[in-house]
Amino acid sequence: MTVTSNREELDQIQEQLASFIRENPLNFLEAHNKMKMYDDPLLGVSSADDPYYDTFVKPEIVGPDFLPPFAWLPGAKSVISYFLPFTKELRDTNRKPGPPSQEWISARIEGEKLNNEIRHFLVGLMEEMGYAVTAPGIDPRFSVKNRVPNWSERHTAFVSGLGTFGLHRGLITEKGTAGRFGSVITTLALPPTPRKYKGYYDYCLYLTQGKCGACIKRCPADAFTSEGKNNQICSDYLDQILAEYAPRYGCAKCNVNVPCEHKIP
Ligand code: B12
Repeated sequence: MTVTSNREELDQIQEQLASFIRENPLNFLEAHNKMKMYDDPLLGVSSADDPYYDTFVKPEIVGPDFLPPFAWLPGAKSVISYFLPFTKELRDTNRKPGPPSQEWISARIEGEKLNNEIRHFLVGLMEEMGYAVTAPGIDPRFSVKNRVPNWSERHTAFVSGLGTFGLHRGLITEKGTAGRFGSVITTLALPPTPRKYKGYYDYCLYLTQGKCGACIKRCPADAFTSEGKNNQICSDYLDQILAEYAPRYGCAKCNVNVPCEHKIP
């Protein structure tokens, strides 16, 4: 089967994934009047041998532990990446400055629980279709050392045509930056999604035109320095939030009330 003829398979995967999320009880926060967390997902595809993947071992991009698609799955042909945009209802709860809303920190935990279910769902779906597949995020080989992972969901989404980075280091998609990412690697050959950008900061007004900078002012931890967003400061602040609200935590003020919140600015 050719890559072009597999367009139909991709449409099918997109449709089944959207209904899995729409109808999933985990997509509604029990403790918050069943507030819906995610809108319909965006899907992007890249070829497993896209030359970008080999560059991600560079320390200035992801790091030496990064494993390209073939290392996760011998015979890999494609990587499917998805973005789960947070609903307006949920984003609205996190607009105030200061600590994160209760809904938001619930969505960080319950939202990732659903994200893992989505990874399992896609693995099951591809296996049913007769292909080998793995989702690095739930693969026992997945690791994060000193904040550097061996598989990056955002860098994968960038290669798969879903968007580019912002000053806040979140990836900005057509449905904005407030949301979560996931991905699967498979032996099914799918048509790669065209990348509508050249540079990896193309959608950030601050880094391309010196305008905006809204995320700098939103940060309750003052994590933005002249070198950009300092991950250590961001991470220390998240630890403080965890100490107060365990097992929940989160922040993402830099992803809400900013021009890239739910669209490309
Ligand atoms: C470790 C980690 C953290 C650390 C470090 C963050 C970081 N940016 O590295 C800490 C604890 C600080 C953190 C914080 C948060 N995180 Co976090 N985190 C991760 C994790 C596990 C790995 C991140 C990673 O890849 N770091 C590696 C370093 C190298 O990345 P980086 O410095 O940002 O990358 C820069 C370089 O690559 C540079 N670059 C230089 N040269 C080149 C060349 C090319 C070609 C490219 C493409 C890039 C590039 O551009 C990038 C951006 O500046 C991922 C999950 C995953 N497996 O991917 C989630 C993840 C990134 N986190 C996420 C979220 C939501 C958050 C929070 C909002 C927490 C919350 N829920 O409230 C905050 C703030 C995020 C932010 N705006 O950055 C989401 C991102 C959503 C989005 N829209 O992008 C992810 C993808 C989780 C998920 N499954 O959705 N996180």
